[in-house]
Amino acid sequence: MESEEGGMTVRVRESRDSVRSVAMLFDMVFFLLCFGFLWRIDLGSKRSRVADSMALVLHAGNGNKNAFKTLITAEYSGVQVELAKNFVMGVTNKSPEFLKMNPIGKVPVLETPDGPIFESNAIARYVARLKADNPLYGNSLIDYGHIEQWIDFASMEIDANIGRWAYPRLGYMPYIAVGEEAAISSLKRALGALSIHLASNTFLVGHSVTLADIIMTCNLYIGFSWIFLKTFTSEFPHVERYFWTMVNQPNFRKVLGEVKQAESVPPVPSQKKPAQAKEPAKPKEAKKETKQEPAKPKVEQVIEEEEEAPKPKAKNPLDLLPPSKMILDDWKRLYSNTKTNFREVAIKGFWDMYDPEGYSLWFCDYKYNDENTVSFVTMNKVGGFLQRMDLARKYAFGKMLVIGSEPPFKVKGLWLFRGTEIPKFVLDEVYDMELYEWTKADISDEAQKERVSAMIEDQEPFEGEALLDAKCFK
Ligand SMILES: N[C@@H](CCC(=O)N[C@@H](CS)C(=O)NCC(=O)O)C(=O)O
Repeated sequence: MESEEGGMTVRVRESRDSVRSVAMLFDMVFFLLCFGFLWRIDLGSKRSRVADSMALVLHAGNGNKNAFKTLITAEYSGVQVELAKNFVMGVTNKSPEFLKMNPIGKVPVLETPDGPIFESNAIARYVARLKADNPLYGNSLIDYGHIEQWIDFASMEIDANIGRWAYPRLGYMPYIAVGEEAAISSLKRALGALSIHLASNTFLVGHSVTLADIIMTCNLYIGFSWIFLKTFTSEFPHVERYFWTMVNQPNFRKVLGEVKQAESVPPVPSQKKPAQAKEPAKPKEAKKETKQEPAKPKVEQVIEEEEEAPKPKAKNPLDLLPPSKMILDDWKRLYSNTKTNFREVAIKGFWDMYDPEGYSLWFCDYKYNDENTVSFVTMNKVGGFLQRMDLARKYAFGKMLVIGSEPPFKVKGLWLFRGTEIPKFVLDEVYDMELYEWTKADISDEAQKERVSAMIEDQEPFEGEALLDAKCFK
C-alpha cells in the first residue's frame, strides 16, 4: 500500500509538475511575445524618433572620405545628416567638448539624440539602420554576411594599404621604401581579387548598391584621387569600371562631386628621418644650403581636412601697398647665398634692408606643444604648415624652429610679412594660423630684435634649448 501510495503520490506529483511546466512554458512564450513585441515597438519608435528628428550633426571637415561614407549612406536612407558648422581640423577636434565625444580626437563623430558615435564604418552602419529594412543591408542573412565581409575587406585590405602607400608621400608618415613596396604588393593582391569578383558582379553584393559599395568606393576614392594612375588601375579593369559606375550614381555625385583620377604620384618628401632628427644640428653653412622642398600636393583634403588653400587671387591687395625700399627677393637671395659669417653678413644685411613701414615681423608660438610628442610628426606638421603658406611666397619669409631634445617639442617661428599686419588672405586661407599665438615683434626693444636675429640664424641653443629642426620659408 505504502509503496502504491508512494507510487501514486509520485505519479500525482509528476503530473502536477508537468502541468506546472506547461503553464510556465506558456507564460514564457507569452512573456517573450509581449516583451519582444514591445522591444520591437521600442526600436521602431527610437528609429523613427531619430530619423524624424532634426538633422544629425556629423563632426568632420568638408572633403573627408570617412565622412563621405555617412553622407552617402544618409542620401540612400533618407536620413538628414549635416556637417558641423565652423569645424576646424586640428582645433575643433582637439577641444575638450570634442574629446568627450571621441577621446582619441579623430573625426568623424556623429552626434545622435542618444549620444555620440565615432569610427566611420560604425557611424555609416548606424545611419543605415535608421531606415527599417534598408536595402543597403541586402535582403537576407547571407547578403548581410557578405556585406560585412566586403566592409572589412575594404577597410583592412584596401584602405589600410592605400594609406601605407599614400600617407608617407603626403607627409603624414615617415617614408620607407620597403614599406611602400609591401603596401603596393598587398594592394595589388587585394585589387586583383576584387577585380575577379567584379568581373561577374556589378555590385559587391546582390543587384543594387549596399553599404559595402559605399564604404569600398569611399576608400578607393582616396586611391584614385591621389595615387592610382591610369597605368596602375588598368591592371584591374573591373575595379575601374566599378569605381566609375559607383561615383557616378546620383547619390554619390551629390556628396563627392566630380571625381578625377590622379595624373601623377606625389613625390617622396625630402624629410629627415626620426633617427636623424636626434643628431646634433649641422653646421650653419650646411643648413643654409638646404634646398626648399619641392611644392607638395595639398594633403589636407585627404586626411585632415580637406580645406583646400585657394590659389592666390590675381590682384592681391598687398600689391597695391606703397612701394617699399625692402625688396623681399633681395633678402631671400642674401639669406640663401650667405655661407659664412652669417651674423655679420646676412643678419646685418637684413636689418639694413628692413622697412618697418612696408613690412612687419611676427613671432608665432604653437598653442598645443604638449601634443608634440613624436619628433617626425612634429616636423611633418610644420612642413605641412609651410606648404600651405605657399600662397604667400611673394609676400612672406619665415623661420620655424622645432625646439628641445626631448618630447614634448616646442614649435616657435618668426615671420616677415608684407604690410604692417598679418595678411588677411593668409589668416583666411591657412588654417594652421589659428594653431599659433601671434605676437608682433617690437624691434625698438633690443631683446626682441635679438630674438628675431637668433631665429633667422637658427642660433643654438635657442632660449637655452637644442634645436631639433629649423625650416625656412622663402
Ligand atoms: N578609423 C577611423 C579613422 C579616423 C581618422 O583617421 N580620422 C582622421 C581624419 S580622416 C583624423 O581625425 N586625424 C586626426 C588625428 O589623427 O589627430 C575612422 O574610420 O573613423
